[in-house]
Amino acid sequence: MKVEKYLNDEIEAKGSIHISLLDPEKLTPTETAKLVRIIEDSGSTAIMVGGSLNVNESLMDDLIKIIKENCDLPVINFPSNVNTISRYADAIWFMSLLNSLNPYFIIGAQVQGAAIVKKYGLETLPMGYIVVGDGGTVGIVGQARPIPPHKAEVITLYALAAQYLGMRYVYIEGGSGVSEPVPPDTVRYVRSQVSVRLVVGGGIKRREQAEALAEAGADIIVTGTILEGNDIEKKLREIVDGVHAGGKKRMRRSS
Ligand code: 1GP
Repeated sequence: MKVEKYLNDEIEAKGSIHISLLDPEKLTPTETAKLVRIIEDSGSTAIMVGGSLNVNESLMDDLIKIIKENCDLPVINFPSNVNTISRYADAIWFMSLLNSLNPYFIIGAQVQGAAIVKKYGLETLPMGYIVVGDGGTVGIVGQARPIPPHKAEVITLYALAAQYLGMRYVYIEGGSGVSEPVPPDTVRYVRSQVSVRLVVGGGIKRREQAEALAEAGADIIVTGTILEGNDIEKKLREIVDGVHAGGKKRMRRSS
């Protein structure tokens, strides 16, 4: 429960936290070393590693080793399949793609991966994963039937089902690199109906988007694509500040 406790403590202290997503396919060792120092300095709370395409266990292992050599943030495995589970991660999102049309992504991969997770002794963070809107590459690879982003009631039913199944996190995934993030109104409605930790990601590029989503009720905001462009340090810092500002506003409102 080490990583889960750390995330909970950080969420309770800050209202909302930011996690940086790194894709093993897209990074060289030198770039990774530099990037993770920037991530740590920005105030981002943890690092997730994963990608929908062209990732395997040895790429994951290599990336995590470099992360660990260069920063102290916990590393959470964000697996796209059974062959992307790494023994070097601190924890794994043990996730089910709830709106996939293929049972493999709902329970098949989890059954195949369970013994590997046990053997590696990874801390499991149980998560319901819901792909919405455009859905990006993960929607295609995971054979999801993406839910329109404004259908907050439908997304809520998936989130509630996840909660009742005992999952402690729900990830509302807009898809990596999409043009618009999930609308804050949708997040606000889901937040009002469920009590699990809400993770929101996909298409967040600017501070005001991150702040609005945190204020609306996202406990965790994930960004990946902004780490692949220019001006990373400035953009990341602004987004992390936005997440914390939004989280604080929500805490103030509820106290
Ligand atoms: C993908 O939600 C994450 O799983 C991150 O999306 O790459 O658009 O930041 P971006």
